[in-house]
Amino acid sequence: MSARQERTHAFTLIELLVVVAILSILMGLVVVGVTQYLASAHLKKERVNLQQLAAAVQTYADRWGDFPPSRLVELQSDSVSNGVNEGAECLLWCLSSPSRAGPYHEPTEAGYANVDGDRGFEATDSRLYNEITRENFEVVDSWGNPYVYLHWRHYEGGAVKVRGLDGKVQTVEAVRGGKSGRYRGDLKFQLRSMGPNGLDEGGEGDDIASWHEVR
Ligand SMILES: [Ca+2]
Ligand SMILES: [Ca+2]
Repeated sequence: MSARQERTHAFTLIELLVVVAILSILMGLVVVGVTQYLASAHLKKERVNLQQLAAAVQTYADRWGDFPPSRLVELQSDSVSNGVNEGAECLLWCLSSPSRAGPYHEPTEAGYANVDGDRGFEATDSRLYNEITRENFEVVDSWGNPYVYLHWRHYEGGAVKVRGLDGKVQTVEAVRGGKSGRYRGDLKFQLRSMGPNGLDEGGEGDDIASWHEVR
């Protein structure tokens, strides 16, 4: 092989390496772009879900003169609660149980789950039994974590506990804000998704909150 042929051969290898490097960079950019697009679409979907859920809560209140409670004992005096995820459990019960002239909200199969694994709500009234409510299922967000829901009567009742998919129990409270320091949601309710990170941040961070999304 002549010297000229060797230079040509080496040049071709360098070209090949450059092309491979450029393709790798382009593929990386495509992956990042697709990932960001999917994450953005997921957030938009969750905002719509939360708006629909909040609208269902309002429709329920229009029918019954009060918002769904956020404590099980207010639904059924003989309920046995583990003290976790009660707000989301109350929501599912009130909005989906036929005994409340509903449903006001019909979650998809992925929209409800018994994240805390309890079986506390053994209602004696057979009308209360259906596939969704009998085992204390919760309304869950699009990442599978229960919503944080508080009726205004319980803003002052102290912290409540929420257990997410990671099994950790978080202590959450009603949120105040603005210059007035009044409770968000006024004398109605507070509803929020803990967002992609599954951590309650009081409606901040990546949380999606009714007082931000519902006008
Ligand atoms: Ca449960
Ligand atoms: Ca969060």
